Amino acid sequence: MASRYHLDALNARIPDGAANGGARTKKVLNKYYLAMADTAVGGTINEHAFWDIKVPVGLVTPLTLVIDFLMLSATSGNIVFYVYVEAISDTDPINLLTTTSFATVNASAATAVPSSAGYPTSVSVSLTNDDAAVAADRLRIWIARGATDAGDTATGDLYFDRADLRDAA
Ligand SMILES: [Ca+2]
Ligand SMILES: [Ca+2]
Repeated sequence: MASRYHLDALNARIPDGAANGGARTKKVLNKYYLAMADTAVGGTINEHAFWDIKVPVGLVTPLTLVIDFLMLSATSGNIVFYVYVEAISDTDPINLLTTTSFATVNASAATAVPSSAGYPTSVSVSLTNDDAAVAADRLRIWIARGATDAGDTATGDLYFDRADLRDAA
């Protein structure tokens, strides 16, 4: 398993404004996190961010995403991440100005939060639904807290720290 790309809070692309579900940037002790609430915005949009990259040369699927996170205040309960992948090649007939084409969601297991607020932990998400990504594709990875998922029971904000995109090489 090789690390292929580092998804950081500072190289995220964040949807414009809370109404669009944009994760909120939080600076704590001179470090940035992406805050994701435990309820969906307007009951519908889970707070999220995405990363838009080129598929690294030599990539070998299946992909795995290991997400580092911590909780602002929760000391019990579980969280769920939703990860969506979109792969687009030069010949795909898609208007990038008007259309998205993400594959079906990859949900993490309901994962227990650390027993103390602010403590680090991580969760591994298998990206089974990878939109048939191949080297040199444009690749978008959309990460949301599965705020409305029945398994997401922890309260308060989740702070996304970083994620490591790994492949099978
Ligand atoms: Ca929730
Ligand atoms: Ca595609």
